[in-house]
Amino acid sequence: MDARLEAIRDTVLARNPGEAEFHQAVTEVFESLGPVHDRHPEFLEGAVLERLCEPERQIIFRVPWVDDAGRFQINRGFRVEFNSALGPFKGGLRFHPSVNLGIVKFLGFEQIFKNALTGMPIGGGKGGSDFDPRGRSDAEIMRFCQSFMTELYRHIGEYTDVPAGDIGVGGREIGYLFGQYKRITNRYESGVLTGKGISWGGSLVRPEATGYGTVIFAEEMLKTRGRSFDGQRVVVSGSGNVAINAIAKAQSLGATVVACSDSSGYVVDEAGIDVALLRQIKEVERGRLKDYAARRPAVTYVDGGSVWDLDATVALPCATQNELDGGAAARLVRNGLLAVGEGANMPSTREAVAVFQDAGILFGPGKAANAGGVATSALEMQQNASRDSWSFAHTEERLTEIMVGIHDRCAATADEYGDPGNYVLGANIGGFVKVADAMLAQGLI
Ligand code: NDP
Ligand code: 2IT
Repeated sequence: MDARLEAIRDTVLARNPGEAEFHQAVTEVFESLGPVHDRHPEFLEGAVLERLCEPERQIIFRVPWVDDAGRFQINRGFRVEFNSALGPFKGGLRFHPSVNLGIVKFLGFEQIFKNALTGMPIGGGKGGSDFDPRGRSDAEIMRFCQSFMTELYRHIGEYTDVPAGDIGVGGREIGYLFGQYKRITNRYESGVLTGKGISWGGSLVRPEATGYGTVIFAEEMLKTRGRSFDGQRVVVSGSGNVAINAIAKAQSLGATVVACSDSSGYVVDEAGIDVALLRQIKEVERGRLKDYAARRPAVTYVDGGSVWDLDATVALPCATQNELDGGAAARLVRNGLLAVGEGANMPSTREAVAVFQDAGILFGPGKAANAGGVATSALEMQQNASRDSWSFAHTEERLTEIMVGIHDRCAATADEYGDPGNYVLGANIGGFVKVADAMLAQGLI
């Protein structure tokens, strides 16, 4: 890492002790930014990096709620409003027992660059709670969401901060959150949340957008080597919103997705994952992958283990951070891997990324490859602002244009900085320069 940047990075780490994922995300971005600072000394003079690493505002709050047995439960809520240089803070809410401030900050930090890459007018933020939705009834989820919003509403708004979904937060939760926001504020402010239901201000394609976008990005990478998804053997991790829609899109392009996982285990389905059955089990029944294996002949269920023990030509990690380590990366590379598209945020460890890059694997980092979700959220905001709703075909066309545009800008930036094919460099520099220019133009904020 450039020595000037390393000194700033070390200060950031010391000021934010114990936040391992935030440290990792900051380090990974700083490693790309040395050459930009050679060309743009004004970024150092303007303390852009110091400002970027300090969120504009961080909110931590108590979320009290009552479970079905009548017991009082207390969780912790977070919203980190990281950077609003390009637009209102924008980013998802994650409900998962692992959520803590460091995780929310890593996600919010990544979101700044991701959102910049989309070309849409959105800043970066993230939030969530250590609430565990697993096994909770609809009524419990509703009461939790209502309590969460009873504090969050003061901090958000269509021109301020616009949350959406992430792990553990989908259409059901956005519905309960929106209902409570409307009730407290007495405003039908559609643009305050994205991922809404289609009949009450949501956008077609938003549910599919992250997974579809990840595959569109990976397809563009494959094209640079004269390949495509057609005929590829794909392994996907996760079986939530991003994974399911990545599987659907990859198979529509002629790939066979032979496996996917949840936090309990994975299924191997050599005939290709049955997306309709997977949706039924995961989206309708909120069941487990074990149930998928039970209902489909010739499918193997592996309890525990890692889906990255399987061979693939394309790997799409779509579950969570640091799920694919250096050892797994090396094994995949030895067994014929061509490309990786990160549907999740930071799913590959820094060691894994190094293994992929050293081996010349096409590697699409999350902040570029999974930007289709937030980009379509911005399209939802656009529709809300104009009180309009677009067709599926039109919205999907916009998503495709945006993803191809992100791919091409990352590739062009990597070329410009002398490292062709390095999408990590291209994404980090491309996102950073846009935000840094806006921050300088807006004065010391
Ligand atoms: P979902 O909650 O719909 O699905 C998450 C999936 O990942 C589930 O299969 C879950 O398994 C698995 N998973 C989650 N945490 C862990 C863990 N600690 N260990 C093992 N498996 C885990 O979330 P999404 O699909 O929305 O999100 C997946 C990833 O994509 C996240 O990294 C998220 O930040 C990222 N992302 C999401 C976007 C969106 O629009 N939703 C946009 C861009 C990125 P189980 O059910 O067993 O917990
Ligand atoms: O990580 C992400 O980009 C998301 N979870 C989606 C954020 C959004 O505002 O749609």
